[in-house]
Order: sequence, then structure tokens, then C-alpha cells
Amino acid sequence: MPTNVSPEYKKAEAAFRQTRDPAERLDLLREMLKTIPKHKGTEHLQADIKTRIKELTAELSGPQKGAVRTEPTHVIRAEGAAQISLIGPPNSGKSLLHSRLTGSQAETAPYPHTTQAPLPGMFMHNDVQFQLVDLPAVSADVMAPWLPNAMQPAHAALLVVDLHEAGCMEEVIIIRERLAEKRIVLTDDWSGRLPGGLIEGLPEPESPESDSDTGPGPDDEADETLFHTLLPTLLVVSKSDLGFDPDEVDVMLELIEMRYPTVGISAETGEGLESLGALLRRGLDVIRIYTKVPGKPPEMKRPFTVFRGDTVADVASMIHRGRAQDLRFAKVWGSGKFDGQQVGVDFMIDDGDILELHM
Ligand SMILES: Nc1nc2c(ncn2[C@@H]2O[C@H](COP(=O)(O)OP(=O)(O)OP(=O)(O)O)[C@@H](O)[C@H]2O)c(=O)[nH]1
Ligand SMILES: [Mg+2]
Repeated sequence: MPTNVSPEYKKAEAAFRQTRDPAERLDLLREMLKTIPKHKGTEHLQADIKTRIKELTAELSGPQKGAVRTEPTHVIRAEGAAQISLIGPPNSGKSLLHSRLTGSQAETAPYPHTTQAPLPGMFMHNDVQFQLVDLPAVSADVMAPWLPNAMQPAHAALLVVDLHEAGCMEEVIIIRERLAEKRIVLTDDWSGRLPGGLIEGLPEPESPESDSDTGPGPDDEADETLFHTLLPTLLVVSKSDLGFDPDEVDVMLELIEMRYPTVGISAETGEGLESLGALLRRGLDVIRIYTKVPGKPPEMKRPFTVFRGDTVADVASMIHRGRAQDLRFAKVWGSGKFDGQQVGVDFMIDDGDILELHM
């Protein structure tokens, strides 16, 4: 429905769609509520914004005073290139995978619902760091009430399934439904960057200038998707050491009517683990940026990571939190017309660029 919203509202909404940080999102929601035109056409949206403000405030304020049970806050601030949620039915191998990839020593056990709290850990793919968050299982009768909120900061999900378990497909359908009710959508849309179905070996990279304009942009989306968290999802078929039948993957994808990019892995033997980082990096279009100070060589060991489409201003706000508006210009080596070219804050950086920020 056209609601004739103000430019201020549009700006806050666009920023809201961009950020995954819960505290920033809360500020932006308040700004949206302040700037939304108050008339009949926006009543629904106003109510939705208020609900999200309440939910986020409760989640961010942690345990309530005088509450019977004190629970820690379950939202984990995203670190590294991207936050990835580990989700799936009980006992499917999420925690052993977490442990193998991040060295977390996450508790694993041969019975369901071992994991009860979110556990973050970092894993490296080449020089790109991903944050992997182990989460409790979802089943028909159990889903931690805080789980949907804990998935808000994520950029993608690994849906871990054990095809040796009877009822695996039904479980996946239930998980998708239960999360969708809470507006967490496990989508198979990776903006064309990953093929659907079983992936054996890494797919050939797309044309290098993979246009970042695939998929619906913020302006094309209807209001209803505003508070949906769309998580591009990889289907991870676990325990491949116990046998692995590619045909079963096809049957599963057909039954759940999704074309998730799918990999078979074994956390026990390590088979297939290498491909996860590579697929996430390609799927999320993570690019690396190096920085330098004037007159000094660049720091080439630890890149900053951003997403393709990000600008010089985005890098500045990551490095100089709260001081990004002080950025005057940057010099870029790599994707500029010539090395050391002076560029503005809106310049779109590319993988491997070296930046010199002038504040
Ligand atoms: N053979 C084999 N067993 C595995 C593999 N991954 C996990 N397991 C076993 O499967 C059982 C469950 O593993 P967990 O990692 O605890 O599973 P989970 O999905 O975290 O379970 P919940 O936290 O209860 O949801 C344990 O006995 C693991 O040793 C694997 O790759 N191969
Ligand atoms: Mg677990």
C-alpha cells in the first residue's frame, strides 16, 4: 500500500534494512516511529514498529529485575566478515561441526537438545573470518523463545540435517515453518551467487564483475518484508562418514520445495569442511580491504572485510566507530583509475583494494 512516507522515514528504513546490529536497529526503529506519517494507511506499520521496539528493548536489556528466572541475553553481536547461525533438528551434528570449525569444544552428545544456549566461535577461510553461532535445536515441540531474536544479527544460516534420521524431512519443514512464524525466513536466494542443489567441489566463479543488482533491492520490497530476517541458507548434510546418498538430497529438496545450495560433510572425518568457508565467502560476496597510513606501506596481513557494494564510508564507519562523518576523502590503490587516486566517501570499493583514509 502506498503510504507516502517522508524522506526521513525512508532514510531510516533503508538504514534499518542494511544493519544487523541490534542496538543500531533499535535506534533506527525509534527514528522510524518518530518520522512515519501518522494516518490510517500506516497504522499496521506503526504497530509493527512498536512491537519490534518492545522485542528488541527486552532482548537488549537482558535479565529483568525480579524475574523468577534470570537468563543471559542471547543476542550475540556480529564479528568478523559475517555471522552465521547454526540451525537444525536435534542431534543433527551442529555442535560437533561448530567445535571442528572454531575449536570451541562445544558440548556434543548422542541425545537430543544438548545445546541450550548460543555459543559464538570464529573460523577462518583463507584470510576471511566468519563468526559461527551454535544454537539449540528446533523441533515440533521445542523452540527456545529467544531463538528468533538471537538469529537477527546473522547474515546467513547453515541448516544442518542428518539424513540417516527417520523424519528428517518433516523436521526441516517444521523448522522452516516455526521460524517463518517468527519472521525468520531461511531462503535459498543467494542472489545468483551460488547454484541450488548438491554442490560437489567448488563451482566456477561467476563473471568477476558479478553485478550486485540481482535480487530485489530495498525499494522494490513490499512493506511486509520489512521485519522479516531473510537468511540465505546452505543445507549441510552431516555425518557423511556414515554414508551419503546424493539422490536423497534431491528428494529432500523437492519435498521441502527449496533449492538450497547443499554440501555433504563429516565433522568426524573433516570431509567437506573446507568448502563451507569458500561457499559462504562466495555466497555473501565478502571482499577484503587493506588499509595504510600516508607514507607507510599497507598492512597486508589482516584485511578488513566488507560486502561487495559497500563504500569508502562503510569502511570508515567500521574502523572509526562514531567518527565516520569526519572522513574527508580516501586514496585507493587497486580498483581506482590509477594507483593513489583520490575518491569520495561514496566510492564503491573492490576486493583487494588498499585504502588510505583522510579524516
Ligand atoms: N559419525 C558421525 N557422528 C557425528 C557427526 N557429527 C556429529 N555426530 C554425532 O552425533 C551426535 C550429536 O551431535 P551434536 O553435535 O551434539 O548434535 P547437535 O545438532 O548439536 O545436537 P543438539 O544440541 O542436541 O541439537 C553426537 O553423538 C556426535 O558425536 C559426524 O560427522 N559423523
Ligand atoms: Mg548441539
